[in-house]
Parts: sequence; structure tokens; C-alpha cells
Amino acid sequence: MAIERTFSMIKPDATARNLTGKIVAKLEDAGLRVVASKRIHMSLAQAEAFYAVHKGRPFYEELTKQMSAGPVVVQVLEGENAILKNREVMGATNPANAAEGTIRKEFALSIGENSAHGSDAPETAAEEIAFWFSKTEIVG
Ligand code: RTP
Ligand code: MG
Repeated sequence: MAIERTFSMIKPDATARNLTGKIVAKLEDAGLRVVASKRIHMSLAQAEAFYAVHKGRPFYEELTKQMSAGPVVVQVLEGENAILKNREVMGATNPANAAEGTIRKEFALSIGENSAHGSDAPETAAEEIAFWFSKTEIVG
């Protein structure tokens, strides 16, 4: 199995409740390594650009407002099968459907305030990492 990198974000609903460490612990326990991390407060324009793929969907405006409403922690995770592993640890988008032990089952408040984001494919992982990090900020 190849070593992959993926992009992960701890969302404003989670930073507001001081859950950063608990979320990172779940990722590390699954074998993922944080190779880049920073806490930022993105602008609405940055949220709109980051989530441009969802432009036109009914939840786009609420999503971009929520993501720019408070601090987030953006991270690069490295490990075997990191993209799929991260999404497994996050659980289903809607916390009502998320499996026991997942980040969203334990911490998410709703489908919108669902505590974490993770890239869904190798192409989006590369794009999302490059959106937030320069090469020198990632230390494997
Ligand atoms: P993510 O991109 O955040 O890792 O989550 P995902 O792949 O599981 O979900 P996606 O379909 O890409 O949606 C991105 C985020 O938009 C919010 N959302 N709200 N109200 C709604 O129906 C709805 N659908 C999606 C969620 O916060 C989701 O994580
Ligand atoms: Mg997604």
C-alpha cells in the first residue's frame, strides 16, 4: 500500500468547543501523521474559493458562512491509504449516519456543523493541500 497525503480541516464548530486535540488524537490513533498544521481564520472569499466545487448547491451559502465564522485548523495528514483512512475516521457527512467511534459521531452537531473535512480523492487532496500550504510548510 502506498503512502499517501491528504488534506484535513478541523471546522469552526469544533475549534469553538476546544476539540482540536481530541480530533487529532483520533487521526493519530488511526495511524495518520500530521505533517503540516496551522490555525487560520479564513475569509468568506477564501471559503467560497475552497468550496467552489459546491457552488450552486442549496447548502453553499450556509457552508461558506460557517467555514469563515471562526478559526479552523488546516492540516496535511500522511500515512498508508491516508485519503480513505481519514474519511473512515471522520465518519458519514451526516452525524446521524456516522459509525460509532468516528469524529462526526462523537463531536458533530449537524450535517453543516460536522466538525471535520477530508479530501475525497487523490486529485482533490493534491489541490486542497496546495490551496492552503506551500511545499516548505510540509515536513514529512
Ligand atoms: P467534507 O467535504 O467536508 O469532508 O464532507 P463530505 O465530503 O462528507 O461532504 P460534501 O458532500 O463534500 O459536503 C461538504 C460539506 O458541506 C456541508 N453539507 N451540508 N445541508 C446539507 O445538505 C449539506 N450537505 C453538505 C457539510 O458540512 C459537508 O461536510
Ligand atoms: Mg467533500
